[in-house]
Amino acid sequence: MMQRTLVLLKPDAVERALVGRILARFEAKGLRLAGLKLIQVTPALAERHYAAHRGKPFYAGLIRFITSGPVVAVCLEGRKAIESVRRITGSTDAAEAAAGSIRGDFSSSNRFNLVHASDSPESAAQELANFFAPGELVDTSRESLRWLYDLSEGDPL
Ligand code: 3AN
Repeated sequence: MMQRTLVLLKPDAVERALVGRILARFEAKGLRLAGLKLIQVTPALAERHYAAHRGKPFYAGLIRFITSGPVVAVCLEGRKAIESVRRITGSTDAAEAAAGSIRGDFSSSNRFNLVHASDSPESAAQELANFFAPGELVDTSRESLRWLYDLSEGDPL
C-alpha cells in the first residue's frame, strides 16, 4: 500500500543544521521524495495546519514556534509511509522518544521536537494540500522502486 505523507522539518531542525541528517534517515529507509521546499510558514498556514489543536493550552506556543523561522516541507512516498515515518520520527515528547528515532536521538524537548509527520491518511491528504500545490509534487517512476520493493506481483512487496 503506497502512501504519501507530509513531513515538516521545523525551525529548530533548520537552525540546528540537521536537515541533511534527518532527510538522510528517511531516504535510507527507502522513502522517496515527492516534494521538497524551504518556506516561511505564515500565521494563516500555521493556523490551518494546527486547526485540530486550537483551544489547547500549547496552541499559541505551537503557532509561535512553527512561524519562527524557515521550515522544510517534504512529501515522502513509500509503502505504509504514514506509519513508517511516524515510527522514524518518534513520540511527541522527545525526552521520552525511543533511541534510534529522530526525536529520540536529536532532541529532549516537548516543543522543539524537530519534525512534524502526518498521523493518518486523512490528515496526510489535508496537510499535503495545505503545503503543496498539485504541480509541486512529482510522481515516482516504477523504475525507481525496482530495488526498494519486489514489484513482480504488481503491488510493491
Ligand atoms: P506530533 O507532532 O507528535 O504528531 P501532535 O500533532 O499531537 O504531535 O502535536 C503537535 C505538536 O504540538 C507537537 N509536535 C508538540 O510540539 C505539541 N504538543 C502536542 N501535545 C502536547 C502537549 N501535551 N504538551 C505540549 N505540547 C504538545
